[in-house]
Amino acid sequence: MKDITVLRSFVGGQFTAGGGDLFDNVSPVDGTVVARVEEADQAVVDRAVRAGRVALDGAWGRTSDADRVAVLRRIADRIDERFDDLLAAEVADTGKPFDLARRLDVSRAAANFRAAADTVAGAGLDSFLSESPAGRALNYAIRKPLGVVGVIVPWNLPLLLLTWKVAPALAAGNAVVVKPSEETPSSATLLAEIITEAGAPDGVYNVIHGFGPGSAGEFLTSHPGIDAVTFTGESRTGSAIMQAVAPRVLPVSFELGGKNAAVVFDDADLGRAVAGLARSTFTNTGQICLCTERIYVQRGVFDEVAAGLAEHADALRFGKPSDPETTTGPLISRQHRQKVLSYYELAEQEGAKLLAGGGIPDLGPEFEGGAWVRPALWTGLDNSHRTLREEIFGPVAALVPFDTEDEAIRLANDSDYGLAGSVWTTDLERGHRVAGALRVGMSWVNTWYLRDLRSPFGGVGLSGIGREGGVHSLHFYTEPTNVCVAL
Ligand code: NAD
Ligand code: 6OD
Repeated sequence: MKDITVLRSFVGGQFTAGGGDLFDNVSPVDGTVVARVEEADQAVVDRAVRAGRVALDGAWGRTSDADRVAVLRRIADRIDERFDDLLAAEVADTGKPFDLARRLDVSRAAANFRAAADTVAGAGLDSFLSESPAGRALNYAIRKPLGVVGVIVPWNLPLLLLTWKVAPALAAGNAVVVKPSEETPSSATLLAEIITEAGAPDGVYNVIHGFGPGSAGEFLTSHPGIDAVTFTGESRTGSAIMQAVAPRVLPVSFELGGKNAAVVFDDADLGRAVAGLARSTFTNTGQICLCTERIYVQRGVFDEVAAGLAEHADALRFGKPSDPETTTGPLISRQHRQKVLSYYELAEQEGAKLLAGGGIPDLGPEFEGGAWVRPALWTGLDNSHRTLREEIFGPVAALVPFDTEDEAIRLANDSDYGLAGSVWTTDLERGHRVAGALRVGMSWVNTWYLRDLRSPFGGVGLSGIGREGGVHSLHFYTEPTNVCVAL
């Protein structure tokens, strides 16, 4: 029988010695156990937070920007060197195709560290001269790290989302205690080795494994020694974390759920629009917060767009992550599949017509223990239906017709979420106008999920608080002290 690895928490530069309860990390491809994971108890979380404080009080707290930039660049180089290890870890946990994990997840890990290093290397002081009847003064702000930052991340893009937070947090001089998702513990554990190999002092990067409520996640957010929390995950969890840190009025940065809209006008390049919609609906089996779940199409091209998208849905290929023909992996777990399938039932009850997909694919005995699902495209629903109001987080979209630009904006903005949107048109004036009118943190014109790591990333409403990326991250991970000098 194959030996099963035990993944342990990483505290103060050491993997914990054992003793916590073990839970299984299960492959969503076939239900086999990938690893066993030792759950951090309150004492381990306490030691991790203290280790962060010790690092800040020691060498890490005295590093210059230039030294930290050098550490970050070494981490990026080491990620490149251990690319295949990270790739294997990410695919084992998520079941996503190797090709996707290579292009999206693991490449972004190194890029996140390089981008944060560039931002710190290029960032100046906030300084300005002020004139008032009371006198002339030079104001400048000294930006200081927040301290020990709790970093809690989800399972859909585990390494990408983790490094997206850890890189700028470290660049700004903080120490972190990281709580990866219980579904995807592997890459955060490997990153501990990489960060240590790159020469970061002990205690700068700590990992605690476990669940949310009543476990490592809650122990972290309620710990009196943390100075801020950055979280990516469900809106409801964000709300629980907000309550946990409220007594200490801690700063929070939240990237939460989405119910993202695409708006397709009848002057769009339909081939490009349909291909873009397919990418935004089905990538990572629809498990990206930016994925489109509502598609508003101008009436004259509705049938053509619907038929084109259905063709893309039918062309998706399920299979082993290592098979180059595989376009689409499973959902993250049986539990998540149950939730997604409950929306398939709900859509039917609400009167939807299923254009393509639906249900569980028959992939034979090899994949029977996995969490596979077929995509679903619906017509016949509108914004009054729960299917269009609640985040499903699967390979699904509902298509709804509209007549005018104003109506399209109204429909797209009629949501409690406000993360991202896309507009498809060849009229660029209209593209700018509509993209700017969407009540979201990010909108794209004639594309989707095209990223510049310096741009502000985040959402409004239930989709989050704050922005990350470039200087926006540095602003969150630092606290300015303004000094005003009379001249
Ligand atoms: P989740 O909220 O269930 O879990 C996220 C993390 O929070 C996990 O590590 C979990 O263990 C932890 N957690 C859960 N309850 C907690 C609590 N009470 N206290 C502290 N920690 C707790 O989310 P998920 O199911 O892992 O991820 C999917 C969700 O994440 C979707 O809603 C998706 O839209 C969202 N998401 C948003 C973005 C974004 O950038 N806006 C990015 C990725 C995912
Ligand atoms: O690309 C990113 O930087 C980012 N934060 C993506 C989030 C995707 C959500 O699932």
